[in-house]
Amino acid sequence: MKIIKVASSQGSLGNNKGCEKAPGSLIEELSRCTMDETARNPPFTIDSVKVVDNSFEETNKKIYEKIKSVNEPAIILGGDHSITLSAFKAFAENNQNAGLIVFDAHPDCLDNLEPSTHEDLIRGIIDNGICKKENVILIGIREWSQQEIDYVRKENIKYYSMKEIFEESIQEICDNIMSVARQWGSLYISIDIDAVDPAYAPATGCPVPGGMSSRELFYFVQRLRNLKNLKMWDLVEINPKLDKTGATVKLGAKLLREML
Ligand SMILES: [Mn+2]
Repeated sequence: MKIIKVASSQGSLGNNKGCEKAPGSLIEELSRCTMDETARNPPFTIDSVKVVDNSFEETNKKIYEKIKSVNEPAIILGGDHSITLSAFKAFAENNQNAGLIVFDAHPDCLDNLEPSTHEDLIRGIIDNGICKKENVILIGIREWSQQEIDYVRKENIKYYSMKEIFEESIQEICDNIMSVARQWGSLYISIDIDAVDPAYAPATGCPVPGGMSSRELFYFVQRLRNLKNLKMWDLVEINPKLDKTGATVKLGAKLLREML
């Protein structure tokens, strides 16, 4: 496994300044957490994308070029969520019939900006034909604008709201997600830490109450990692600058351990 650091908050519209520190903090914390819950300790290498100061566009190009050159399983550490667009674009060009599973409190489907930022990257991915809309599943949604509800409904994007996850069986929901994702040629999983409740992950730019517990996210990660077509992950929006107790970076490092 390759870990690729993308130390950029350039696509966060100023809402999550400090999340560029996450890759460094997560790697540091990872060294204190030597094996996962099932006592696995797989080898990994560390690489990074060169972030171009004051140029969101150039940074996006660097992300795209780096991922385009990767031909082994990888975990990308953000950074803000906008990095997923450039990374997934390269991934989808390298892998046929790519699909995307996203953990996020928000659908990130606003229609306001070009290039796409952390508010509209999912819409950017779908509207630009980077991913077939049937190959996208959003998990943990609990805050959206009218514009986003209209879009998700009109385009028939598959999603599991936090309310559904609470009211139905998480096992069954995960079974359903896996039976769909298994059909795709290759799978990319994007984890925005704000999918998790702020009680567990307060240090992020757009926290929303009523999210999943750390344990619930571990459950999803530990099951989804068994999918044979899973080739790439990202973990985004953790902000060490806001992490007064260190709990969010600790959670991120433990998640990273499980993703390896
Ligand atoms: Mn997001």
